[in-house]
Amino acid sequence: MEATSFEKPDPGGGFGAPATLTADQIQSVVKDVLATSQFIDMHTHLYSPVFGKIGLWGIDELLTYHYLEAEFFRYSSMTPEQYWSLPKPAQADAIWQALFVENSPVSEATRGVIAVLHAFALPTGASGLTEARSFFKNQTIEDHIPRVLKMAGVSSVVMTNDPLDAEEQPVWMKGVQRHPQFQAVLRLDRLLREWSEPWPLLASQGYQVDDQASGNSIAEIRRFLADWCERMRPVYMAVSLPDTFQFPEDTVRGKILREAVLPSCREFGLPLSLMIGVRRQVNPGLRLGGDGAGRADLRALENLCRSFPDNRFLVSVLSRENQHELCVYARKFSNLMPFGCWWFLNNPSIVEEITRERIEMLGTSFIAQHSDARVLEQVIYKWRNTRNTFTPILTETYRSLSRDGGKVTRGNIERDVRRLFCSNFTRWTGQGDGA
Ligand code: FIX
Ligand code: ZN
Repeated sequence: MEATSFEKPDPGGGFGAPATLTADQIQSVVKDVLATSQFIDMHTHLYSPVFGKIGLWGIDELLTYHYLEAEFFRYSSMTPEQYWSLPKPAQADAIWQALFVENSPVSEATRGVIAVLHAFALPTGASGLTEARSFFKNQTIEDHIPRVLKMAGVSSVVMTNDPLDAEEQPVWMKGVQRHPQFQAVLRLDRLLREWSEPWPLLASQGYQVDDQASGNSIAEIRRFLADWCERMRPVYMAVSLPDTFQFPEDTVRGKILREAVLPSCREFGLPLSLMIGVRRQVNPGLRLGGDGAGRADLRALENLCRSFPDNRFLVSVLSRENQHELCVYARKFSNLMPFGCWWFLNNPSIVEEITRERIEMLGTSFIAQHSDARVLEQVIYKWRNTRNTFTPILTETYRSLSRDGGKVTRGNIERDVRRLFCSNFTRWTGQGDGA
């Protein structure tokens, strides 16, 4: 009896046609495609060399990453006050001692430091940091950046640029020479905070705004955004928002969002990235490490996507509980692009869960991951871990497709990986056709 189409292996369409992969071949091809594809890191806190000290790199910065500082206080009897009073190298020494010498570095963030040291053939079990420090001291940032990005398999990174930041603003005002591997993002967190904070800063930059955001203020905020778009040439505008975020809301923030930010995004053809669900300073003593996460009411997002069909939104939500709803909304609104597994979600077990859910609900129409790296060398471990986590997910996905009778070729896998890690982003930001 003839095999049914469910059982019959597809020979691949004849001479010259791309070979259909067998279930056994799929895993090694997925692994190889992930290993050899270059990714765009579409949200980081890294900077091109022209920003000088704002751009963090090297062993002391790796060890004092706020993810590790938060873990440090779980083990050490040192108080945050004592820790903050130390110079950075002493802070790094204390973290190395507590998290790497006295305890096994098995958390995601500690393993990351081990992976970076290992990648540079530095000792991972040393009692101190002498060798690592001397290695990083001997690097020049101009050569170190392309080397690190190559090691990470990343072609370019997207920065986070705040026009109201006292350190960053003067660099832009002098004129920034573009670096081929760095793109800018106009970050609006400060602008969209309680209006009493940003309005004097805008006024100090020469914009005619007042303390009530009345009169000419909205037009002047749009002039501010236009000037900074001109200066930065951002690929999108971005803001992180609390779990309590509502839209529409009868506040100055709601008004600025509706009447200034969204129209400017439309005018300049830029998506707006909304990172929703952060609870800033749950424990202020920990500084950057003191932020938490909370479940948000995504009806705010529904209202935005429905009311502003001509705006494109890039959206990441911080709470695990919001992930499924985000996928449902992405199925309803084609102006919504989910991206990444942000911050507390960037752990293999959670990335796996979220990504499977997204593929099941959205196919390949989302942006798979960003690193959120704050210290340059973090891209090495974060992207390595992403590749490792994605290998079984994609293998399983294509094996299921193959079992269902679908044809899976290396070309299909390459195209899908490119979409997930590059071209869905370039298409959304108007830099490519999404191929
Ligand atoms: O708001 C953000 O962009 C967050 O990613 C950061 O502020 C956060 O501190 C972080 O580094 C998360 O990875
Ligand atoms: Zn970030």
